[in-house]
Amino acid sequence: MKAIVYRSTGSWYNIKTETGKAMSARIKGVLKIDGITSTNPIAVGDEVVVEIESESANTAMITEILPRRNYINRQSPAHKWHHHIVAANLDQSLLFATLKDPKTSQGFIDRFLVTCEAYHVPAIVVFNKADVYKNKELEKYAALEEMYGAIGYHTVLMSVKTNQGVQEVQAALENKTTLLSGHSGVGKSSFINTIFPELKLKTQDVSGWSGKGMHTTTFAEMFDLPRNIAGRVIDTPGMREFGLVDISKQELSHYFPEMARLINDCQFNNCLHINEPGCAVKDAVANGSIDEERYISYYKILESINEKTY
Ligand SMILES: Nc1nc2c(ncn2[C@@H]2O[C@H](COP(=O)(O)OP(=O)(O)OP(=O)(O)O)[C@@H](O)[C@H]2O)c(=O)[nH]1
Ligand SMILES: [Mg+2]
Ligand SMILES: [Zn+2]
Repeated sequence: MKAIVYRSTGSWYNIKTETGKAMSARIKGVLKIDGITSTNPIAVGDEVVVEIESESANTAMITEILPRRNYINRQSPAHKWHHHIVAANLDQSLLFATLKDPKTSQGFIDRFLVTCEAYHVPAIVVFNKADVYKNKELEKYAALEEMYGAIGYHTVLMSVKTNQGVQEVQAALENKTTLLSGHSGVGKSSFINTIFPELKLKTQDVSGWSGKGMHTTTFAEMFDLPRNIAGRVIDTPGMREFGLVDISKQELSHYFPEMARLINDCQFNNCLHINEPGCAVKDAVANGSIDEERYISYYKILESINEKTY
């Protein structure tokens, strides 16, 4: 029987079978998943094959993991060379960012967007906590909206507290499986709670973001949208950093859409867009058609890529 993984807490997985039954499941023996050294062999969103173990105890054995349509992975915080698959089989991701309390850097946003491009997951950037933004942050948002919009990324200014923009983001969830990610304390769980109060997810207490970076959500978990709305949303624990995996220096610019459009115009076909002559990307940065901050993100990521030497 087929099932979908809704939550992974280590050795046990919460699954829902194709007949709609929620069960706890374990992996049977050793499951080989080709080519991936992952700290979590099965991720939320995975489609698996299960054998019922006990009807009365509601338990099952996972015997097979079905091929993933896509996934989002990051460097395991504990083991540099290991992947951690955040979630699989996604239609889109909502990156939650905040310009205040806490502040999300553009570098973090861009790293995440690169991974979305690499794994073909459309991304929307939601700037939450608009209610605490002063003029400075609102101007910053307007600039980011224009800059990301020109590249092709949709952004939304939202406040879970005042409900600003919530309707728009909620509408984007219908009929899709959506990953929510971002730093701790940006309001991911609060957002799910406002649109689906019946889920009652744990969020940080009313004193708000304390700056201590404690994580309120500790496991990724998928929820069916309630009230018969088709679609699913995946809440995840906040992450401090987003370490990229499996992207080579040579291919990195392919995942900056505004650069990818230009790379055929570079004089050298292996151009890394640093200081090679005849570089169309550097020309575009110089004439302002590529945003300088985006180029800085590109450069920093490029420097951080340690090519594995085999
Ligand atoms: N002012 C303001 N506070 C908000 C808003 N949205 C969420 N918060 C507060 O921010 C704090 C963190 O919210 P959570 O929903 O727990 O954040 P999270 O992203 O789920 O955090 P982790 O689970 O740790 O990753 C809570 O105190 C919320 O009340 C908002 O739009 N405006
Ligand atoms: Mg949370
Ligand atoms: Zn170039």
